[in-house]
Amino acid sequence: MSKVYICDDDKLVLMMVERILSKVHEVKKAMTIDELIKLVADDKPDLILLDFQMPGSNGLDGIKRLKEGNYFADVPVIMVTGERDSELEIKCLNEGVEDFVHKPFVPDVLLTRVQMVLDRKASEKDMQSKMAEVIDRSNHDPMTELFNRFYAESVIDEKLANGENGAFAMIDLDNFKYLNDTYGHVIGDEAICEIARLLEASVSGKGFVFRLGGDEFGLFIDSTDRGRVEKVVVDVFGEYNVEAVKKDYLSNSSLSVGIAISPEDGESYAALYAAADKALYCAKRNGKNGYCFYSVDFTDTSDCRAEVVNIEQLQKLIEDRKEIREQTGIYKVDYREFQRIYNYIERCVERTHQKAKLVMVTLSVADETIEGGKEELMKMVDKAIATSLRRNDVGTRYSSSQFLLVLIDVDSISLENVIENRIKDHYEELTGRRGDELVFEIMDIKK
Ligand code: GH3
Ligand code: MG
Repeated sequence: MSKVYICDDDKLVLMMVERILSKVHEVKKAMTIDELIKLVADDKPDLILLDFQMPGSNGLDGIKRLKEGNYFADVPVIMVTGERDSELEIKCLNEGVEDFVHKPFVPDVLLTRVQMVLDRKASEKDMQSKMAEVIDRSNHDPMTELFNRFYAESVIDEKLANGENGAFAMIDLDNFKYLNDTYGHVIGDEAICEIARLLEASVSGKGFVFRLGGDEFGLFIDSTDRGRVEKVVVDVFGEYNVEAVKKDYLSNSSLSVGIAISPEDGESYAALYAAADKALYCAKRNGKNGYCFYSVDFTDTSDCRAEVVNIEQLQKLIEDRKEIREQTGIYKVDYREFQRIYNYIERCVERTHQKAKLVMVTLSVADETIEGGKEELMKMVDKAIATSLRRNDVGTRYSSSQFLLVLIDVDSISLENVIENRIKDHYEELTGRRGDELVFEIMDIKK
């Protein structure tokens, strides 16, 4: 049932229209334009029947007032006229009136005209929403639902033309082919979608994200301040690392980013794209897992040093974890998470020459010599390790008699000190046994 409002100063006409239309529509009546506007403002109708000749106004004035109040936009109006005045009718049509009905009404003609206008409006609306859907789809990448490169290009060019400068960051996933080959394309697709969400979360309110295609994404950051841009990019790395420590399939990949800032590096999408692409190439050539800013004296052969993300980030990441804030001593994880953290650290030390050690701690005692069983003693070893190491060191149970530890940013002197003086001492205190029952194997972490 559609809502039809009739505005006419003639009570008889109002009554007639109501009788004819109320069989199929919900009808409301107004005797003046003011009354009509009040009705429309309260509850928008699907169609208005408006009398052409009313005291103090003609149909044209009525239309103009409806337009001023913004009520007219998508509500069709049929004019009700007593006599034919083709000049006025033309003016009304030009103002957007849909149709005319002439008094006295022939009920079926009135019903038919009203229905035709309603149907036409409904199909226009349907068409408009389909068009909006098609446009929306053509602006988005179907897999990630991010904006696609074509839409991003038009938005960025428009922003730049309006003097809204910003930074263009081109992001390419590292070793994505390996991810596909190892885990399959379905997981590969999942990873792409996950990275899309992660980028959106990092950039939210500071710019927008789009998919350039394949394993490449773009960010347009609404700032030309290098420090602020860098902060956004570093946050992206931070978010990625949080995910990579949680998910196997991300732990062997990383991100490389090339950044260009307008207007210095380019004043159009195409120019920024080219500059960011060069900077990305540089980040890749410098060993991946890093970002690089374009600069004017930058050439393909420039020895650009990518500014890399480092181990401190992982330390901070681990420290920030809710569960570790409640836990004292070493960060204990299961073996799979340990592997992922290890992969991450391996990548970092390769790039930054920071020091990290892998330590295997073995409880070397014959089972029969242990009162209460080996497992009870392993619990003491666990305790001795946990209370001896720092909160951002990471450990896991490796076997029935072994623990694996990763010690971040250590030099060998302090490592020896930690092992000799602390773990063994704690073990002795806890068990009353000899500390040298614990055997340590220390390995450098390097790729
Ligand atoms: P690099 O570290 O140098 O960036 O190498 P890469 O292995 O990441 O490979 P590259 O960037 O050169 O190529 C991207 C690869 O990503 C190619 C293709 O196998 C894969 N890829 C592209 N689009 C999709 C996609 O929609 N889904 C999946 N699963 N894989 C894709
Ligand atoms: Mg790639």
